[in-house]
This record gives sequence, structure tokens and C-alpha cells, in this order.
Amino acid sequence: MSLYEPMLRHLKSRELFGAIDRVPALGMLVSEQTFEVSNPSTGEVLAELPDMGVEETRAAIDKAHVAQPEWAALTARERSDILWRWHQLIVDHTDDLAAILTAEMGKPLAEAKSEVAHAAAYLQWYAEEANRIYGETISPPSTDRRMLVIKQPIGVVGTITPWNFPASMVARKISPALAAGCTIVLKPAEQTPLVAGAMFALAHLAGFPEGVVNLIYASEGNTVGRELCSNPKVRKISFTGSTEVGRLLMRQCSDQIKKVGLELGGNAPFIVFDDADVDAAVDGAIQAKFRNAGQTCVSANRLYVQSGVHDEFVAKFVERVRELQVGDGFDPGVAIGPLIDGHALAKIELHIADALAKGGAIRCGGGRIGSDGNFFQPTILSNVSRQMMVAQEETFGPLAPIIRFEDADQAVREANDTIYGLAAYFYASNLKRVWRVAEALEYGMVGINTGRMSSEAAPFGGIKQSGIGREGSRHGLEDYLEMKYLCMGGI
Ligand code: TXE
Repeated sequence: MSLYEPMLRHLKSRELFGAIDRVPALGMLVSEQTFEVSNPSTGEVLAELPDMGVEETRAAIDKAHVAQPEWAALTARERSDILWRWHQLIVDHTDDLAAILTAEMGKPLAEAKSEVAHAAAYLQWYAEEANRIYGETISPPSTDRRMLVIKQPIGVVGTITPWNFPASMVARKISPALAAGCTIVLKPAEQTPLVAGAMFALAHLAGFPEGVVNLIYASEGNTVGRELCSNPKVRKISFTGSTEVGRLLMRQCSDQIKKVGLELGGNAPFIVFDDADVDAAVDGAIQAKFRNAGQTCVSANRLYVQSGVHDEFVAKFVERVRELQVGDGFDPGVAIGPLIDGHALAKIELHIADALAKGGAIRCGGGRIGSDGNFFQPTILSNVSRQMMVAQEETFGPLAPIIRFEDADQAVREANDTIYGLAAYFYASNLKRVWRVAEALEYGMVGINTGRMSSEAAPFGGIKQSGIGREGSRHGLEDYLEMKYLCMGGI
């Protein structure tokens, strides 16, 4: 029986199934140990995968290292062409990739399809961007010298991705690296390796040369992560996940001063000022808070609402949130799937209990749904104060805590009072306020009168302890290029 047999029922394309099934055999060393991947809605085991460790990781790094100079020596157009083919295959297999994604991660099928489209958009962007790697010339300070800067690929890149966006994270990390001329070794999250496997299978069909893209399945991150950080053939680590693991990876990379790209946790404020369009703010809050069941690093974690619109906003928000249907992502009409696992459920319950003990009030939701699957009601808390865990930490679940405020400057100061600096949102109409608040918020990304801002065309990333580097846009490509200064004398 195929390792992936149970997943077959979600797939329409035999071509994709065949392609996925070939992934473990794409020249990898495959371990005898295995681990299971299951559906968080049903608990059903979807697949049993080879559990790879140090030996397999080292072999993949060696292959990437051998392949890298030849990959970098191709013309930009040749690299671009392969990325385009991969993009097209992903577009052609959207339905299947989305089904795999929903099965292993739980998100509603419509969200899964839009994630696959988002992943494809990164491939398209970097297939184009591969042709736009520019250096510079410098006006020389003396007449007999010429000075210039060229850009070259960093080399082998080790990437580790999380489970919350298992398809788009893969594309967002590896497409700029490949466009730049780097080769990659990727370890997807243990909860959601299947869509990564399917995407790699399609990469193989797209024609990447042997060793350019390498996949490591593993039941946990520590072993593979340590090898990627300590192996001198790997020149950069690109990671998305918890701040705690990001810190650990940075420490592990410090011996070799290895470059790191980190996209870590957030604690996004979502501020609604008195001059906001309240209906638009409610729409934005639904998107920014409840997309992916609140399991996004840019999720609105703290909602600050000014007194003048507080009651209207809360009433309309509660009404809309009560309509959100929770359930299996394959069921039509479902807006919120399950949480990824029991830890995620425990965290949201802890945050609610802590808030209630400190004076918070539940306006809707508040508990688990059923005992099968990790389902939790979308929940709104009001009377929230800064001392509560919900205001201090990333909940990473469908919980919206509302903090009432009077003074606009004070709200912005409180919004900035966190170790994180990934995304912030605010709703206002006064132009002067819009400009001033946008400048004052200490975040890498600010959504103004919108609850959704992620785009392949824009630099995604955070300041403070939310990370290092940017993904997307031309800036994302720069993160995989080294700058070399050339000085020619005797001219
Ligand atoms: O993250 P981990 P978890 C945040 C969010 C969430 C919390 C915990 O707050 O509640 O983190 O989630 C790999 N060396 N985010 O436990 O552990 C792991 O295998 C190397 C924010 O899932 O960081 C997986 O591939 N790698 C976030 C990846 O790291 C290690 C997305 C993420 O897992 C490792 C996810 C180690 N020692 C969680 N330990 C975002 N920024 O969107 C684990 N991993």
C-alpha cells in the first residue's frame, strides 16, 4: 500500500497522487522510522511518512551543495523558466493541493484554495524577479579606479516552515532563494508535511535539476534544525515559527555567524478610532482575527476600540461572529476549521480563564465544540485590560479581546508596549491621524482601514522580536543575495 493511500480519497488527480508518491524516492535517503500525519477535524490518520534525521539531512545538504554552483551558473531566464513551470503546475493542481491542505491542517477548503493561489503568486513573482537582479556602479573618488557592486547567491539555504500556512510558506521561502541562485533543503512542520510533499513532487515535474530542491520529512524540528544550523555547507537559515525556536536557531547559528531570516510571533493591535467607519472596521476585524481560525502571525490579537464607537462596534462584531460556522473544512459554509492540536486548545482556554478571573466578560463563544476534533467557538471578550494574558501573549486561536480606550495617544503607546513588532491595524478617517498613527506604530507592517495586507508584491516581516528580514517583493530576493564590492585599479 502506498504511504499516502488514505489521502487518495481527497485527490482527483492521479497524476498528482503519482507525483506525491514519488517524493520520498526523489533521491533521498529514507529512514526506516516513520511518523503519522492526521486530520485535525476527524483524527483520521492520513499518511505515514519516513521520519528523517541527521544522516538524511546531511545527505540532502550535500546534494544541495553540489547542485548549487550549477544552478547559479544557469542564466536568470533559465531559472525563471523552471519557476514558471512550477507555478503553472501548482495552478493546474489547485483543487488537489487545497484538498490535501484542508485534510492535514483543517482550514476551510475555500481558504485552502486561496492559500494555494497565494503560494502560486509567490512563484510567479519570483519567476519574474529572477530576471531583475541588479548591481550598481559607484562614482569613483579617484580617476584611475572603477568601483562596482555585484550580487551573488548566498549558497545553500536551510528552511523550516510552520503548519499554519503549509503551502504559501513553502513558496514564500524557497521561490526567492531559487530565483537568486540558491539551492534549498526544506523541513516542513510535522503536522502538515503532505502539501509540501505534493509541491515538491510538482517541482520535480517542473524540471529542477537534481539536488536543487530537497525535502526532509521529520516528526520534530530539533534534530534537523541543529544539523542545518551547524553544517557549514548551509549558509543561511530561513525560519517561520515561534519566537522561542527562532531564538534557539539564532543561537545555534552564532558559531558560524550564519545568516538568519526569521518570521516569528506577533501580538498585533487592531485599533478602531472614533472617526472610523465602524462597519468597515467590523469587516476588517473578522478577517484579521478569524482567518485561519486566528492561527496567523498577523492575527489581530488585541482590539483597542475608542469609547465613542465602542458599544456600536462590539454589538455589530458580536452579531457577525455569531454567524461564523465552525466545522470540518470540507463542509460547505464552514468559516472556521479546527485548531491544529490539543496544545492550541489548552492555550485558548487558559487565556479565557485568566481573563475571566481578572474581570473580563464573554460576549459570545467561550468553549470547545464537541469532543471529536479540535473545534473551538469563535469568542469575543470585553472589559479586557493590559494585565491579562490575552493582551500580553499571542493566543493563536479564534479569541478576540476588546480593550476600551479614551485617549488616542495612550492607545498607540499601549499598542507599542510589546516585545513584538510584526503587524498592526487601525481604522480612522482623519487624514492627519491616519498619517501620524501609521508613523508612530512600531511594526513592520501596518494595515490602514484594511484587515488583510499580505501580498507577494510587498515586504512581509517584523521588527523587534518578531523577526529579521523580509519575504515577498524585491526585498525578499535581496535577502538571498550577497553583495560583493569590486574595485578595479590601473584604469
Ligand atoms: O511552533 P514551532 P509551534 C507561534 C504561535 C504558536 C506557537 C507554537 O504562537 O502558538 O508559535 O507553535 C520547527 N529546531 N507560531 O509549536 O515549535 C517545527 O518542526 C528547529 C507562529 O507549532 O516554532 C516546525 O516546522 N526547528 C508562527 C516549526 O519549527 C524546530 C507559526 C514551527 O514550530 C524546533 C507557527 C527546533 N528546536 C507558530 N522546534 C508564525 N510566525 O506564523 C520546532 N521546530
